[in-house]
Amino acid sequence: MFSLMDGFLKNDPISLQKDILDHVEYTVARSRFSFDDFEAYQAVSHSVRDRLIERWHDTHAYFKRKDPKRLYFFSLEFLMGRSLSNSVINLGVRDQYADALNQLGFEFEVLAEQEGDAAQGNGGLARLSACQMDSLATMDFPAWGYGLRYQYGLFRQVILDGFQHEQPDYWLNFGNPWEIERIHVSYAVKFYGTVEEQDLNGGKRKVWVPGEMVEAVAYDNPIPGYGTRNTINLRLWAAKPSDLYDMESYGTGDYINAVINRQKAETISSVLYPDDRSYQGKELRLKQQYFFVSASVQDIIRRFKDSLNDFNQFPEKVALQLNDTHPSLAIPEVMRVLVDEEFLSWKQAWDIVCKIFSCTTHTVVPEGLEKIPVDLLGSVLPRHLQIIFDINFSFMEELKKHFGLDFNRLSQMSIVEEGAVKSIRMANLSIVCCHTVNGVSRVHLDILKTKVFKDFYELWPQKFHYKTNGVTQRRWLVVSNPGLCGLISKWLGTDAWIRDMDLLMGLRDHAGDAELQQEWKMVRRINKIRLAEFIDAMTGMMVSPDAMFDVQIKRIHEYKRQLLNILGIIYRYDCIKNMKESDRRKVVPRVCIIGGKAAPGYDMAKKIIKLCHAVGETINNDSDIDDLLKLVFIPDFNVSVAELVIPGSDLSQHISTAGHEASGTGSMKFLMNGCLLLATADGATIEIIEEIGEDNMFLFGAKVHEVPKLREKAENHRVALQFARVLSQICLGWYVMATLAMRITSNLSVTLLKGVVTSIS
Ligand code: DL6
Repeated sequence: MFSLMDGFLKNDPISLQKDILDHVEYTVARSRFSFDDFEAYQAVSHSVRDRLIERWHDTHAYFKRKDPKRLYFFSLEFLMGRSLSNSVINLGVRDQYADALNQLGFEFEVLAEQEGDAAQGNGGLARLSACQMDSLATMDFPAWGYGLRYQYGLFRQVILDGFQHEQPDYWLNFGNPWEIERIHVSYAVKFYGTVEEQDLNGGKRKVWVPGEMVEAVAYDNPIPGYGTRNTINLRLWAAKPSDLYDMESYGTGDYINAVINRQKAETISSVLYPDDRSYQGKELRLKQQYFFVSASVQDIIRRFKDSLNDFNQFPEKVALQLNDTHPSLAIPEVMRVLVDEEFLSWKQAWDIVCKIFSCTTHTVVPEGLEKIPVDLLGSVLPRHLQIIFDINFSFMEELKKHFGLDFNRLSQMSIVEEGAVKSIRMANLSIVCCHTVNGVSRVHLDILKTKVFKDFYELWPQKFHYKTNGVTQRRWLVVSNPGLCGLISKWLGTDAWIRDMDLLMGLRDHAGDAELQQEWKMVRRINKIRLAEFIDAMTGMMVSPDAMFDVQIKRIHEYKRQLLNILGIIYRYDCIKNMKESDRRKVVPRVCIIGGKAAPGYDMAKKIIKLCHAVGETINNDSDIDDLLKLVFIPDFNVSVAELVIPGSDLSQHISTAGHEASGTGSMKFLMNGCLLLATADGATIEIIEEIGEDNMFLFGAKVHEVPKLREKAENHRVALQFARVLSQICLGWYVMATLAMRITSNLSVTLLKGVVTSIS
């Protein structure tokens, strides 16, 4: 933990009030005698931002002096959510702000609710990036995050007649006090054009003559650590028209078209792709990837050259972590800059590249791996395609030495995939060039080693590692569950666990204490009441906090099996309907809560949302069932909704088909809030089970090694009968019914059915 000099700004209530009122008057431009909650939020945020900037400057000065090896984290997605509460907690000024605001007649919580979510990402991968930034700052790393500043974040989900509709999320409408535009930090990014050969010192050099140039402008987002003054930078790039390009058109008189064309440059950073699994072959997506990678690499090289000029020292100063394959164009880009612009030899540049890059993969299925058609890549980035071909040529030569002329193996491992559409396999490129390939849980690494990247593992076993994902307790406990946070600190006699999670073990000594249990129940009850009020506000449905809240919130995917959960709910409904009154009295009332977005082009996922609403409509309006069972779909699931739902949950479901969830981080968030898990032994949950013991959770369904056998197994009549009964309850349009029935009765029917039956019995 390092501490820098004290800040210039003071945090006593009078100083805070003065700063807030100054911002009301001079930043928000409202009268300090009359402003509303939103204006107060804006002023408070700017005053918090001032404090962040102070630490952030000090951090930069400190690391500039020390000049350590810096860690650069490249990710196309960061799901940051809201910043105000998290920032004041990490800065250690939460109570001071609450007091200051109280005296001005405002409530901190009410103002925090004014903030919109920064939803610059899809799902698990993107939220993991955000948690990692918090941890890197807290653990005093000299780290930088790099990504894209999308104008439109992940779509807003609106439900009409049970169907998902997508609406654009223009999240910058009301300004974003958490970013700082750096108009002086900008780089030209090239696209298209041709590669020419020019003479250089008696030899030849390649020169890329671009066909288009776009300016990347930096927007900096200070990320404060907790319990330290270390405040790192998340630098996101926005696309702006370049002054260097297209000056010609002005001369030719086609002024209007020239302006329109220049404006098109901005589309590169305009919209986040709303699919968390496939992005194959889209030109805009490719341009987004290269745009952020090129600007970031230029920025890193500029920083390196500020202090050193010998590229042999580059690997001592730079570590570059690629978050999945989305930023893997950074590899040929670094090669290009070193060889074409810094005039290093190919060998020198290659040695550097092999030392600085590492990557994390977040997927388990080979079909999910990114490929870019060669024609597309050659047109948008002609020089990079040449470099990738050259890397592949050397790699193939190395392979031949190792495995001989095993053409099958060579073609599978090649970076270039031959076939109807010749493509570049971005995962292969990453593995060939990175010194470390990281899996996100132990079982994920096993799957990578034995299936997805089997050949590569045989060649380079030393490259493959795993670091099981984690989530930050600052966001998922301290911010989202202040009641439980206070309770834990009280019983542990310290709040040091906010930096060191292992200290939570100390709670074991008090687990049997009736007083603690009572306090714990009270905290849960308050969180459940808050959640019930939220459900009422979002859906108009009143649910009782006395019922068990049984929750499944995550992206909607077939492998995550929300469908199985819904079938289980139908079965439970049917059982209750057929119960005698005496048995009904023994049923624990249950509110089933489902939430999540489906990718706009993912038809089956959208049908699952519709099914959920249709089933809910039947169950919730059945007076015979009353409060024994309810089904709620929470619309527009995002980070701040999760912060509200998780602390109020009793049971949470993580029932992916085993072997499909690379890690899963939702279960960790629920668990640290004291919620029970109903979960498959999949991803990181396997390690969680080892840690907490099977007795402390509801282990569900088949294991990873059992799934393939189950897929092969034939009919099971008993299960099939119960399954048919469940399906017969679904009274939807025939088309939904038919598609679902076809899907369910195909490969996994027996597994699904057993799951439904087991989960209920
Ligand atoms: O590693 C973070 C997160 C894992 O916890 C999930 O299991 C995994 O599904 C998710 N992957 C993605 C998108 N995949 N890709 N590429 O969000 O990553």
